[in-house]
Amino acid sequence: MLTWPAPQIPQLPGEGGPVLVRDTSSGRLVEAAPGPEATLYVCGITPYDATHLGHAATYIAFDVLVRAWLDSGRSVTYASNVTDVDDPLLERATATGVDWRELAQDQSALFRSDMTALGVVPPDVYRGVVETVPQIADGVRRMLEAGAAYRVPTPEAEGDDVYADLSVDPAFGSVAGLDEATMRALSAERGGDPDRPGKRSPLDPLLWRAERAGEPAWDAPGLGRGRPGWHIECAVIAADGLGVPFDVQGGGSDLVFPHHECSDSHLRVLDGGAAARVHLHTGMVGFQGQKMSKSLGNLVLVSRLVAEGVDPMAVRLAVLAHRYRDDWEWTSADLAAAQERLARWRRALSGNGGPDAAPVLAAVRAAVADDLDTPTALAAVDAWAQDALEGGGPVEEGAPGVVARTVDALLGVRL
Ligand code: 5CA
Ligand code: ZN
Repeated sequence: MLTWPAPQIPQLPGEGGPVLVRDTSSGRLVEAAPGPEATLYVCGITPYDATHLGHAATYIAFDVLVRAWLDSGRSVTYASNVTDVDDPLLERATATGVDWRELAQDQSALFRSDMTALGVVPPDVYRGVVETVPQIADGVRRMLEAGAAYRVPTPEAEGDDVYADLSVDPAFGSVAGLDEATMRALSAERGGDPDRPGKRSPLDPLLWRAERAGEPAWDAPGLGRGRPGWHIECAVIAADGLGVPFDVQGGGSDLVFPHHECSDSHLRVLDGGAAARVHLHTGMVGFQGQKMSKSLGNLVLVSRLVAEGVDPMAVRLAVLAHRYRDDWEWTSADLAAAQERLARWRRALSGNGGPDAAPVLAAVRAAVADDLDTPTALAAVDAWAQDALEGGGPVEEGAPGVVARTVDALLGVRL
């Protein structure tokens, strides 16, 4: 998959410390990547509608993690996917009379331009499902051979659907820690089919969908024509791109169950018991009282804001003013406050000198390393900007440059 141009990340004096994040599964603060090489998988978009503020907030949060890791001297390998064939995409294509491939291509291109505008560091490994079908089919076959999957006869298709048998994985449930009734309800709500007849257990997820009339399908030896299920897609792309175990599995909180629960289970079955070390999830951004979502249509689009002349750096600042794991509601006041902050920072940086930058660098570093606490980081820059604008204190000539590079390198805000 084509990614987007990597932003230039300025070098800062010194080095950041270890980055701590709150693991979804244990609820504890843990070191995100203990070794010198950090590995991250973040679930990518399903490209059937343009990037909204919710997606942007999620990718900006993980971008801050990548930047904090780089600042702490780690090398980073970041992998992500594009769900370029799946039910919601096919349904939207049919409903609008557009070819599903064209829809996916157009929306993926728009996503790339939004991420470029927002200064998000692109993934090193970026794979679409369509280009990864052979590897995913191989994963499904290996699960069948291991006795971790089974075929369900499908009268409306020539071949069989294939499902994972979750009973072979005693660790299933450890990511989300939910009770059976909640898992069942969420499975039905988020793409699962707990009531499908012929399954061994209601929560068993689809691995391979046999070809139905009018749906895209690929030949897969041993499976028959069909297309991949959702969770196996991310398991295979993560394992191929990063190896297992990898450090952080990420996405929005709507992916904790069943998506990450199931993809972790598939990884364990396929790769000898290892999956992601840490699970990290962002809160849901709402708009007009509900989760912003493509299916509800209550969207604030990054591309539309940018087309209206909004500086993408203000969009980024509006997002960074919230804790990544909180649910929050987008309002026009958020944007106005961010635009004002951006203008204030730019005014403060326009002088020849300013107050000592070292404490700001230390404070921003400490805040992002403390579970990506961006509001505290912004407050530290605000305080410096206020001192700079008020004047009167001792002035250092190079201070504005150091502050600008701090904000750019660690928060991704170009001033
Ligand atoms: N392609 C799958 C993941 S494999 C998918 O969930 N795609 S998506 O386009 O629906 O979402 C892309 C990312 O944005 C996911 O990490 C999702 O959790 C996140 N996301 C979706 N809606 C919101 C929202 N309202 N607020 C915050 N993050 C969101
Ligand atoms: Zn995923």
